[in-house]
Amino acid sequence: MTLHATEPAAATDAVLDREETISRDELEALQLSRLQHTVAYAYDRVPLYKRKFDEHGVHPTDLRELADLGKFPFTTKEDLRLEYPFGMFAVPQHEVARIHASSGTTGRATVVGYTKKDLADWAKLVARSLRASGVRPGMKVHNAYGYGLFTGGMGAHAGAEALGCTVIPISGGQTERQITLIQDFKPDAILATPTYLLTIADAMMKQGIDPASTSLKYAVLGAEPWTEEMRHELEVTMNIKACDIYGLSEVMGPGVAGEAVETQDGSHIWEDHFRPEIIDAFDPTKVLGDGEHGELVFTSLTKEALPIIRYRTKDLTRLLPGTARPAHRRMGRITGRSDDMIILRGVNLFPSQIEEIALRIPELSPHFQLELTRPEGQRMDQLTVKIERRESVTVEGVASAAKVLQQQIKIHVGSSCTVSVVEPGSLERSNGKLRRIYDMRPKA
Ligand code: DLL
Repeated sequence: MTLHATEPAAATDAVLDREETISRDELEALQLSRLQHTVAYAYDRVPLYKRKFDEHGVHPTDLRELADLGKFPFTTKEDLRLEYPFGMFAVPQHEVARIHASSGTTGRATVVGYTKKDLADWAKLVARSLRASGVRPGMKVHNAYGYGLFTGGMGAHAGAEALGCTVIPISGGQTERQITLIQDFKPDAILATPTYLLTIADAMMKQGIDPASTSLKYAVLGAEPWTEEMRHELEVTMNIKACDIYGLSEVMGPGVAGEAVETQDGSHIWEDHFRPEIIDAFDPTKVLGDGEHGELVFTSLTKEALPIIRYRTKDLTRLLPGTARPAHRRMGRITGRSDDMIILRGVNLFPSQIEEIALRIPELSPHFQLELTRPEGQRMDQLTVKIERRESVTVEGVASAAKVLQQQIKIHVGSSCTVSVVEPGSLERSNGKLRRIYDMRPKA
């Protein structure tokens, strides 16, 4: 195996999993048999599912075709919290090979478990995602997703190993050290959240290192919403190809979906393991068609330790036809999470909309945060966009850029806001998933 920097491999040279190349008909037949098994397995083994199916008046034998899935009840984060810690597990504890959990910052942690087979499937799907995004066996992979209970670090690690890469398990944080190791170890690919990669690029520039001059050629980015504008920013600044990877702990972790480098048109959902649906977030009885925007819902098809039926992700997106992997549908970019939506004087707004608009204004940097306040004595909420100027911009340039941003937000989002352009380096930098919204309104 060569430890020299590898030339980027052509996107078509990879050997794909058989399931990546099967026809849609074959895939749907596989989904149906796996789905029938999963609902029966969950009903028999997890009391919560038995209770919910019974209350809902459905039985696993009611699932005769894929569309019948819509008859089954949803599972929510709240269900996992109520069953804390191990109530959702479908296997005895000694068969659980690993546990991960959400941080629990917004409530009780949600705990997920994996059998040995689940871990092998997970690694296979992350490997598939990385390969789709341009990573090849023998490449050095710098893994800056956080290790620990968060699924990002260990999930990405196992996938890169399964693909046959040399993994550098640096985890998140310690940015100076990350930069030293990137320079010394010369990795081909980096795995990180988009905002953390931005932090690394920014810190390189501060040290006088041109981020475009490193050995990195590929980045596989996820765990938080990001836009095409951010992709462009990172690709140009770092001279890399940046692809998306999507996932969530309750469904598996990273690798539920991955993007192909040759098309860069959204992540393909690995539908041999997960059946996606889009529902109307406000009227969940409505299952929407492909192309329609709504909330993403997943049912696992192969999981043993934690089968998950119709899990409401709160992620807002739409399903699109497969391209690079024709049988597997793609998901559009996640515009946001339904619980991250700012409702400002009746107008719905997501941080990604601000990112999209701000990054089209050359004087402004991608470093911004949104502050929500309700000034004393007023009933109206106020939004302030704090955004750093680019280093090269003059004071006059900043004033007009602020005005443009304010106008564009008014035109495209419909909200009036205040824009405050701040000094480069003055806003908090990401170490992983970046917090964009600071809600300072008095609690009701
Ligand atoms: O963030 C898993 C992951 C790790 C995915 C590393 C990709 C890379 P959770 O901590 O459970 O798991 O958070 C899941 O993060 O419901 C989305 O809201 C968001 N998210 C994950 N990937 C993307 C993405 C991991 N590519 C939640 N684009 C999900 C937008 C994403 N949002």
